[in-house]
Amino acid sequence: MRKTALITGITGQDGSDLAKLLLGKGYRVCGAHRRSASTNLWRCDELGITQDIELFDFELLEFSNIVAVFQQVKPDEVYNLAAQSFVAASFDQPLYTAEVDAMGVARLLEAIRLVNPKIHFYQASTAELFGKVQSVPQTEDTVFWPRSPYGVAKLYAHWITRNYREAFDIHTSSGILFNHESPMRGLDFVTRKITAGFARISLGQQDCIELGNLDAQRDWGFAGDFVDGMWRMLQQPEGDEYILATGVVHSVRRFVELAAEAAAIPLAWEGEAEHTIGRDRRSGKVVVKVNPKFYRPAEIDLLVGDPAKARTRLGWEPTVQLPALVQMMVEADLRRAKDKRIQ
Ligand code: NAP
Ligand code: G4F
Repeated sequence: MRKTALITGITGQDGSDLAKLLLGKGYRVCGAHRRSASTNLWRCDELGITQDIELFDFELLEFSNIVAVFQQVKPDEVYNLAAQSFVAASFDQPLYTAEVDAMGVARLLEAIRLVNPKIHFYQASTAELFGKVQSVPQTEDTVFWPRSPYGVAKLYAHWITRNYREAFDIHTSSGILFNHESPMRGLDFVTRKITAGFARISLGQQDCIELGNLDAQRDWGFAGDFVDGMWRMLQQPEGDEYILATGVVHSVRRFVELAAEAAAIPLAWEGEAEHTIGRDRRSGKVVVKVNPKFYRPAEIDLLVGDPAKARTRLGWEPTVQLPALVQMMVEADLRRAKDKRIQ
């Protein structure tokens, strides 16, 4: 029988990518999105799937709204991808972040318990749980030490998801996902800020990209691979927790170099720490500079995951390496910049 999936955060990077994947598998896909003055469905539009999704007004802060949507949709699977997902913003809005990213998940689980405990539930956990990492690479057994209000809120969500599995026998799974990117990434995140920035610079629409900590290291994968891993988790006989990561780490500085190369901008670094600049060797113009306003009150220096469990149990493999991912993102942003429609 045709399955129904409810995806929260349908307007986000992962929500739109997952919707495309599930539609391809024959699912009825229902997308839960926040009401706003002008709902932004540009990602689903760009993927050509907006007409194929049933949309529902949905707010993680409103319990009765969640219950009503579950009753209407009658989902077999719920993928909770909605969140205040920007780590830097969580330092300015810690209470709101906790309400959405922590309590929002408790509301969803309570709604499942009330409406239909047979629903399979996916929670978007995160490598941010590891924060000040206690071992390298991080595995499902590595001790958590979150370093931001976002990470702390997601830690509650992670544990309450496990608790509903243990206490109420609900099929819940958490994907502890390391950073994953695509041309659909939001402009605030460092990768897309860089690829969109170089695309605009190469077309004369922007002068310079201002960044924070260039030495932070991340395990960046491709979002398309990661949403496939989410689906695989919910097809298992039991709920569980899985790391999805590439196992390969690069610095923000290296990401900048790869993106400059993909945009055909020859880059030369000068200076150190907050005085670092990147110059276009041809024109001599400064195209990258450090602005300490983008430093975080508490940083995560290194995240690198070991996806062995997902590989063995789910048959999951990351397929895209960083240089190809950067190329894909820069090319997409160059096309958009030419049409002046970067968003
Ligand atoms: P994203 O692009 O920022 O999308 C977040 C989505 O959540 C948006 O659709 C947003 O709607 C929605 N949302 C925010 N607050 C909401 C609320 N109160 N009620 C209902 N919807 C709300 O994030 P993403 O990169 O796709 O990530 C998806 C999930 O995975 C998030 O939970 C994130 O924390 C987690 N995660 C992401 C990564 C990564 O590298 N991408 C890694 C680990 C975990 P609007 O469009 O209205 O803002
Ligand atoms: O791109 P970011 O903002 O991603 P961050 O903080 O790693 O969080 C992302 O990945 C998490 C999983 O590991 C998700 F849970 C979370 O929702 C989100 O998707 O920053 C990456 C690194 C940081 O160390 C940051 O300090 O880049 C550094 N950075 C340097 N300059 C910058 C900038 N980050 C941003 N956003 N903007 C800068 O100008």
